Amino acid sequence: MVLPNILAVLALVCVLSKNGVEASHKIYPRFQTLNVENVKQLHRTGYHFQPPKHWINDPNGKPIQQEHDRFHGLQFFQINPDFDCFMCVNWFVRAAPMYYKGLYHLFYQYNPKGAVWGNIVWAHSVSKDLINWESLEPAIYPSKWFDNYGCWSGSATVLPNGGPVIFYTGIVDEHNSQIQNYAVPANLSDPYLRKWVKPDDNPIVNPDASVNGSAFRDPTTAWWAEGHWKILVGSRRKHRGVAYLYKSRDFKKWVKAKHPLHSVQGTGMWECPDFFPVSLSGEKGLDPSVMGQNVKHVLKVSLDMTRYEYYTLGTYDKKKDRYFPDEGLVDGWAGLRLDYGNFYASKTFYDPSTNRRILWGWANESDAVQQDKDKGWAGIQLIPRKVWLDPSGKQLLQWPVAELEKLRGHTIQLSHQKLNQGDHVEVKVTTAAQADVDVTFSFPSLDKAEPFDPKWAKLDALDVCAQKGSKAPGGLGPFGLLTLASEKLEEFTPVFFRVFKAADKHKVLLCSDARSSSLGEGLYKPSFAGFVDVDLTDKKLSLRSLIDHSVVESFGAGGRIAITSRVYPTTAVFEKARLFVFNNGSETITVESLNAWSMNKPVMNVPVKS
Ligand code: DQQ
Repeated sequence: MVLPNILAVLALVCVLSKNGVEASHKIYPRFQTLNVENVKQLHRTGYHFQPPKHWINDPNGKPIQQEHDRFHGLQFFQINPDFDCFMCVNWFVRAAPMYYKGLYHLFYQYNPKGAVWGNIVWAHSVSKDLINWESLEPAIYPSKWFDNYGCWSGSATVLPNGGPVIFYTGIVDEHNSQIQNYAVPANLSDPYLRKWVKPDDNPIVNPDASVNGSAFRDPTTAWWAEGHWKILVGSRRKHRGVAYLYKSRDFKKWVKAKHPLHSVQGTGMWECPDFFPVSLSGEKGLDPSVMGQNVKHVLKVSLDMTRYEYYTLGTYDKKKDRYFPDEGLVDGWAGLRLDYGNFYASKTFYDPSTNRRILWGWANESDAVQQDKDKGWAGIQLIPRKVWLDPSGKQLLQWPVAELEKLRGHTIQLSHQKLNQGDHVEVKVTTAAQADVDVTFSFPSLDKAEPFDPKWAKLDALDVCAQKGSKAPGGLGPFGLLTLASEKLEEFTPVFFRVFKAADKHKVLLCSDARSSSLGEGLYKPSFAGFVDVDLTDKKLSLRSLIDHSVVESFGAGGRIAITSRVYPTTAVFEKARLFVFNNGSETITVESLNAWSMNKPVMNVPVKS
């Protein structure tokens, strides 16, 4: 964990030198209100969510479910006596007006005036399928004393009386002093929820004297337990990351609990906490208020100091309002990650129309801020992912939502393709810059796996990837995909496996290495990587990569690991981009099966007709 440690120290110095006032995002005052005239199309994504121009960050709120599906929900809880959820039943019985004609609502942090962070509002788009998006006017923007300096991140909760309520962080002065507010729809009969009202009895939560008021933000979705609604607010006490817990009987008067739900020394500010139950069996998602024996809880935090996230699985003691991570899990920098690449401020929600829990994450740019200003846009939302608990109970699994497959067009297939050391074989998909690739590799044995250097145990996987890379010959691997590649491989983003033999077991590294992604200058090109806990008995490894002009979002070993890279090729663009499978290891690899689809463009940013 060399990198996070260095980053942690640098970030702490930075925070302390600002007298503890935290801004969370870098501030470029001269670019903040430069309205963009010409948006550059190069590197804009084809099927990932982006507004037409300017800066975006955190996905906020949560989608609203489809009308007919409340009955599925009710049935689910009634036939599942293992789940203890008194309010859930009431919730669904009294749910009638809270479903908005089958629309998912995405709220996200947005600068309406420029391509860098600033002037933050809650922008708002709606979708019937999580893939095609229509746009609306911003739902929440600074307009009252309690949010005049900014409307930062938060969440939505759907109440038993049928109304969604948004909790968000209001910034009240130029020192970034933070309080928690609420907003409600002006007209519950409008399925688009166009207008939101911020009642005058705001804020709902003020930091008391024991709380650091400039590090106190991002309220979670509420859950119901032991006669109270509960939410978390992210914070820090000196260097300790904290998730404060607030309780309410009526959703209006909120009181701080005696103890935080959880806190960890040395992790710094916890942004965008997310706390949710997962079922111990199967892939179905759960409403936030579901508890009981067949449930485990997940606590995810976004670490401002490293700009990475980590999560633990554990037990929620609803009486004591404490969360205990499972033994053996790392509760800190080196913990499990939802994504080992460019992925931050993520948020999950329960979608009862399909009984899934869905995860949204934001990927920022990896180019220079001047380049963002010139191209007129910055930031994308990643493809929503279904998340559920691995049968081992030791990690989460993730997969892009099935609706994405509607965009698949022309397909190229490979099967039983042998790859000897040094081979790279082109996959002639029509649009290699905008594609979905799903491949399974196999190998005859594990014998040629290289030894795992014990010194690497102390390193971040990213550093191991930087040492070994995709070009250096290996034993079992490196093998995988060369995405966004130019014809002669002057530019390419390899996504690949390397298998090592450690003292007691094999270790599988998945890398998404941006170092060779571009001949351009001023870019951040990290060798993102993670180790995958996967059973190699069947001698197969699978990889799915969503390639979209300047993003490569990859899922290894059936969703046991995800890594996102942002890259900016100069020649491997549009129709000049190519896709290859490759192997630089001495063990022969077989492409058992490969499907590569050209991806069509969804509807994006079409204004909802009034
Ligand atoms: N972004 C928001 C904050 C949050 C941060 C401000 C995370 O509320 O902590 O735009 O990216």
